[in-house]
Amino acid sequence: MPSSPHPATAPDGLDVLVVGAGFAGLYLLHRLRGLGLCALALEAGSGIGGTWHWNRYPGARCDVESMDYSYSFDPALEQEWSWTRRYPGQAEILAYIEHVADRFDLRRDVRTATRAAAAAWDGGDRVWRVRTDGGTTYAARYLVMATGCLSMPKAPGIEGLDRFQGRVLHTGRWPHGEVDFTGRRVAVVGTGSSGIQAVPVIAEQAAEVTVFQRTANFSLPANDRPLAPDEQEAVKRRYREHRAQARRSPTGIPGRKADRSALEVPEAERTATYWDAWERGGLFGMLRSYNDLTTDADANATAADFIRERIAETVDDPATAEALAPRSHPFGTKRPCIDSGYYAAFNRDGVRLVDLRAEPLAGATPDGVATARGAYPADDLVLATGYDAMTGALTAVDPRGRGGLRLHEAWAEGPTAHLGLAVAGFPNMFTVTGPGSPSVLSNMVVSIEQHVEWITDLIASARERGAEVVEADPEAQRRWSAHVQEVAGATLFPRADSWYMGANVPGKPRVFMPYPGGVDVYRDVLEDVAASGYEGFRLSRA
Ligand code: NA7
Repeated sequence: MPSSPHPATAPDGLDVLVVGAGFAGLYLLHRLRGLGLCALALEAGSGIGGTWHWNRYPGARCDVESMDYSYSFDPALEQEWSWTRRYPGQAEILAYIEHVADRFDLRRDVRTATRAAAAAWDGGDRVWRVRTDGGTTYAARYLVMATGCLSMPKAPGIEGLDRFQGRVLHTGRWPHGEVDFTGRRVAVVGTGSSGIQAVPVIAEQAAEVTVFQRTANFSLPANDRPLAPDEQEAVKRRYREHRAQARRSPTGIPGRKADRSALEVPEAERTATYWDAWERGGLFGMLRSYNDLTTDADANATAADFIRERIAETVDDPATAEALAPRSHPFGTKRPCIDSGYYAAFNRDGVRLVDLRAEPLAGATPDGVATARGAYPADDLVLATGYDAMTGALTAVDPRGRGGLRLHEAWAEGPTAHLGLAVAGFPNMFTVTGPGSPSVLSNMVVSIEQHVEWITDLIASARERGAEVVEADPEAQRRWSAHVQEVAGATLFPRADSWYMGANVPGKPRVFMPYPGGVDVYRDVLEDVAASGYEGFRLSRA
């Protein structure tokens, strides 16, 4: 058990138990140590890094630019680290996280290959008791869930998977070390971000790639490239200002806020604007071109049409191009993908698309994949089938709050969390980038830093006041959740069967989970709550 310079408040010495050692968990350890608190992180992976530990599939790359997708808390850190590409690949992000862990000596407070298997609030001792998969039990005054929004793979939902005799590879559980596809016939199921990034890279090696698409997705070119040293230096010279702008932006990435409707400009001007965003590349550029693309279906259709035209231009075979054109949801209502050569990959010999809307998936067979129309032999089956997003990793720990209330029961009608940070009935438990916060609609590192700083400030404030228990007020939570739904209801987001809505997991309640009001607006709310002495939270001795 690590030692604390201060008298420990929990019986066996831990002030805070953190679950997860990705970007969020590691920064929590650093901040808590700075406050003189004794903290330990449990990490299920064999190494630190969270998402970037697990997602080693070919082509895995962040969809936010390197200079933005990095910690801002230490000015020296951001000056000394150099990125090689505009968009960081998995290996480079993991190397960065490992550098941070070593630089701030964080590894000694992480237990890797240790999964938090159960957690229960002990109201008598006012501690969380957390049991690991190895049978060890920890007690800590606070429990902070830094478990990630896209970390618990959903069940693939493919009949007969266990009968398939080739290799089965899930993008989010990719093996360490190189996976060689030379000469192999590869079936890829899923065309979200992971599938779209993996397909062009696998296609360079494999003999055949068959992509099974249930929903055509909007994908924009990343226009990834090496990051020129002078370009990087220019950002570093004004990094503090750049970070401040990120914190006060709607998405956590600095940029101009559009002030016009897509429908109020002449078509030629609009098309030129979309071309500009398309050629610059990136995730939010196109969506930010006009102020009503996420709220007005007609405005949205102008951008969606533009993207469909680019797909039709890129893909040689008209039937494949048409099947790849997304028509089932407005642009941006599922997280758009950014790709490096996804659509062009279908022009290669040996790469083909199977449209599961035209020929539904029957399941896996011993030697491939079968649809209603026929059999597709494969040596490897790549599952890019996604996650039980935003709540799956939280409910998997099965936290039990007051009176044994289980989190999945509290969330039976959909997840409700006060400010996306805390759940009424679960004292002293906090969620980083939880449902009800901007999280997956933003640059995650910016949102993670904000939550970590806010949660640790609250813990410090509670200690100063002699409070041992901090809990979200149910009425404040109800009001915040209603506000999230009201803001979401004014957008086009609920029109898509997306993982934002819980729609990708059978039986999951359909509720829009992230807060779509913007990182800037949300930051103001949290600052006001802290300034008010944490209105909406009950701080008490017992
Ligand atoms: P996503 O975005 O959830 O994509 C999963 C894909 O897998 C999506 O196209 C699904 O189709 C498809 N899918 C899932 N199950 C099946 C079955 N049973 N049959 C056919 N197709 C299926 O996950 P990713 O890993 O790509 O990306 C997650 C996020 O990580 C991404 O948004 C970035 O933020 C980073 P559907 O659309 O449900 O019809």
